[in-house]
Amino acid sequence: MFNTESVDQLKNVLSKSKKIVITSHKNPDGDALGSSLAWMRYLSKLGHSVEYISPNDYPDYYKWLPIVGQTIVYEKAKEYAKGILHSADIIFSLDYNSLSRMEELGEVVKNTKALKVMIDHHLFPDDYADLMFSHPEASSTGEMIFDMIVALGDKEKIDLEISELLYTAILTDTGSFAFSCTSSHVHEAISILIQKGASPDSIHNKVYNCFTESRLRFLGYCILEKMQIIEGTQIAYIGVSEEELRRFNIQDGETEGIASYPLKLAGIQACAFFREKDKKIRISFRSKVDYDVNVLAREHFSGGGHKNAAGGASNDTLDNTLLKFVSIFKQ
Ligand SMILES: [Mn+2]
Repeated sequence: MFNTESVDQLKNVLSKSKKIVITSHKNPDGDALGSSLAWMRYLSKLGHSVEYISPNDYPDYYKWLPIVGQTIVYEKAKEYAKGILHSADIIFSLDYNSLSRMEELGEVVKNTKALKVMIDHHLFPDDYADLMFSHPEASSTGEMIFDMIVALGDKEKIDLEISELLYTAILTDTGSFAFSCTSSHVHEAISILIQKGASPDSIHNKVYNCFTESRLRFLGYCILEKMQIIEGTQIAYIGVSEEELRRFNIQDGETEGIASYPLKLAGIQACAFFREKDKKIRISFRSKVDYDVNVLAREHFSGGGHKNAAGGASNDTLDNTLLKFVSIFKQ
């Protein structure tokens, strides 16, 4: 997957003990957490001093992940995190390719002297990294970390914890091995992770069968009461207000997965999930096969991501944002 010259460069950089900080995007998902923590454990095994800083907290249902308790949450410990970042030799960007994906933390990283290394699989990377591994064809950053460890000649360093972390990263970013990015190579990597100890049924249950009652009832509410299909199109959407999220006691991260539910309809090609938070609207776009929601997100909602899964945002009200979305398809 990787350019040998760049791998050699990285190997060279890592040949002496370094102070390393790993960062991932805001609202960390299974791939951001799994790949970052696996990379942290691997680099620690090489003898580096390694910290992982996430812009904000991770969802409760990822509390079981190996070594997740070592995560430094920037929002909760800004000064401490800044100190670590300013004394770092290397800062890794994992699972994001634009510092803006980390908001305030991105500004801090930008102003450090550290060598910046990007390992990511999103489209259209920004040009800020000194060393860049950008592979949009990869299923996940977890798959890239697996390949990187192998490329560095350290397959035998993949232990139980790393295998569980990378399995979770790949599982969640491939939609349980269902998305088009699920290559035969993904299954080869997964095969090795299972050999190294990752347990598919146990991880699947911990990641997916872990709802609170209110979270499951909220999902039902979204489908029954909130899902709209735009007449004459193959587009559906769900929009929920802050008040509705409060009423069902929905925590950050607990809306994950709702976005893709309308795709279960045979006639639907693309869908969007809008949720209001702090007077802003966050949007998740999902689509089937050929429908490109990355373009939609970029052109209309200052976002982006992948062809079949992208994100966006709006500073308008929920109602106005929904009207804008519908009007795109009425033209
Ligand atoms: Mn990812």
